Amino acid sequence: MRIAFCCTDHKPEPWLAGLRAALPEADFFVWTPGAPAADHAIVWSPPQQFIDEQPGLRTLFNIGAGVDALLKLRLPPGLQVVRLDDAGMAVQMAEYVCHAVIRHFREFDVYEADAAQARWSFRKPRARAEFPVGLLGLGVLGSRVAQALAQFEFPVKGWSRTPRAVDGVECFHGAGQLDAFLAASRVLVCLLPLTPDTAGILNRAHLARLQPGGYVINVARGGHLVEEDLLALLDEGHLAGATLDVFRQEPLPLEHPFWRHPKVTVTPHTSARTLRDESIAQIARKIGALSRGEPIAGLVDRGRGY
Ligand code: NDP
Ligand code: OXD
Repeated sequence: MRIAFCCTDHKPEPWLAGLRAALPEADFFVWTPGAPAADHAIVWSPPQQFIDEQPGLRTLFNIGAGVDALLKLRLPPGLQVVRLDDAGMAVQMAEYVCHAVIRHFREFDVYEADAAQARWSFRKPRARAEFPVGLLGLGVLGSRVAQALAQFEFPVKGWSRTPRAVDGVECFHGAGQLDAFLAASRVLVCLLPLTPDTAGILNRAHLARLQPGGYVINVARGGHLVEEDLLALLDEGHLAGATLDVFRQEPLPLEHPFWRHPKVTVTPHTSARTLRDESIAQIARKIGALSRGEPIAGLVDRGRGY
């Protein structure tokens, strides 16, 4: 079995060492133009040339959860796409989102500013019941984040495409229940895949439905957010702030207003990083399962876009 490695922005050597140790029977190689045919490939942002030169590929293993960039390529119809399914990302996402929600709710940003001025002053405690958190997306990451937030006793709402049941979460689904979900939320967390149905979902019409003093946390993709709509709602005072990890253009350009906006916290697409060892172990398990003809989790439905 030949397996190509074609991952932009990743040093191949440590990946290949781990993959060879996990699957000694396979022949792993770093793809270069003109390389011989492979059965499977491990990819991140591969060029179209890679796909075009490898018509016999059976599976693309994406070393991330989101496949929006991969699905923009011209892929042969029978090629199966497999995304990372947690692999250590869910707990990181839970940490990031809980941190952002709690920092806002407990006003730790204000305390940080006070401390910088050596000022000892208290804020009035706020009622948790007045900070319902709505999660757009109740998949592998969204449901883990929902459970973590529920542990802190925030009221948690969730929205998915199909009906879901998550302990401690009031669940909504489908376009018909989106407005009710938004009206029930004050903090909004986006954990949707970027698809034609979800692009631009964080727009003025939807964000304006959040409860007054709304707060936006986008940890999914920059294409979900209409940036100028967020800025307008922050400046009009309907929204209290935002924590943003993903952007339409990454790295976020130096001159972008988000960098200096007093109500916006920016992080560099780091909320849940791909962990090499966990990812290698998961991909090796899945390659083993496929060769035994067993089903695997994380198969992407290319028609649906995630
Ligand atoms: P999943 O595929 O497991 O979950 C996706 C969720 O979104 C599901 O609940 C799904 O509904 C819901 N959904 C999809 N389309 C719609 C729609 N049209 N309407 C309503 N709900 C919809 O994905 P993950 O949880 O693993 O990852 C989510 C995203 O997080 C990734 O696609 C990626 O873009 C982003 N991500 C960002 C990272 C970062 O570092 N910032 C790191 C990792 C991922 P249903 O349950 O009905 O299928
Ligand atoms: C992912 C990401 O999709 O890192 O895994 O954004």
